[in-house]
Amino acid sequence: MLCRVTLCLTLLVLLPGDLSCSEAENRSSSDVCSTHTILPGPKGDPGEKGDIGENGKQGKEGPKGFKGDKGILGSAGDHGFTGKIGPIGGKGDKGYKGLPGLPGGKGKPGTFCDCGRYRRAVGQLDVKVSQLKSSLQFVKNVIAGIRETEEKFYYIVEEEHSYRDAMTQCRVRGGTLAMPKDQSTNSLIAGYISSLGLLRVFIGVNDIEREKQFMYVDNTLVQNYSGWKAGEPNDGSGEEDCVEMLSSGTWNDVDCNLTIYFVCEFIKNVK
Ligand code: GN1
Ligand code: CA
Ligand code: CA
Repeated sequence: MLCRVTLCLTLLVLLPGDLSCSEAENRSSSDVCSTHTILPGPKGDPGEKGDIGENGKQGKEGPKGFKGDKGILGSAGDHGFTGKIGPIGGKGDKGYKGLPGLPGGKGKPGTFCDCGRYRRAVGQLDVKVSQLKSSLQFVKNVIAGIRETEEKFYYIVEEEHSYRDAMTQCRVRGGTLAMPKDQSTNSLIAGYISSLGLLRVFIGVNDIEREKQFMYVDNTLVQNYSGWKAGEPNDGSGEEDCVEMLSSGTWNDVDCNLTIYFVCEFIKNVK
């Protein structure tokens, strides 16, 4: 019995393979213990195939790959939005003249016209207008003694006044002292003075504001035209700041306090 236990223990330690203790026990104790030799038994059959192993660990991230080739041309994009309205273009050339329109319908029959009568009336009116013009000219030039140009009337007031009063007298009549600004106007006034048998009249020229700077009464400078008599203006006695026109048409500076006739002008198209 002691042997069996020893054998069993020895077999467990020395025998290769999967010889279980129960198998060792099943061998006869005479087989084992009679020889006193412990030899390895025959190689056992291969064991059963093991179970499939567990999944391995996830590998490390690989290095960055090479740059790929250029892709092929993409397909056409969607239709874009309509653009903003552009600036207004330049004016176009004038078009060709259109074709003539269709002729209008026939007019209504006219009423009876006594044309001869109307013509006679118009003729009579023309005659009247001419007579009135002639009469007016007579009144203006002979009775009133007015002279005129295209734009203005000129009127010599045969009343003796100082220069300042003469200015006022022209103004109350709706005009100003006359301002001859060209030769023809100057000659017109000169002839007017002569025709009345006069020698001198005040005109609208003076250097009251600034000595030697002669101005018209409309505050324009005497510069393009003037009719000074030789030796004038001389500012005689240092007190001559107003201007007269002599019948010859020449100008002379005189004392403004002198009281003489004067010539006014009136613009025709006053409404
Ligand atoms: C006159 O009178 P008498 O000679 O001082 C004139 C002046 C002339 C001057 C020319 C009021 O001055 O303006 O410059 O003759 N005075 C008047 O000789 O007519
Ligand atoms: Ca003067
Ligand atoms: Ca003078």
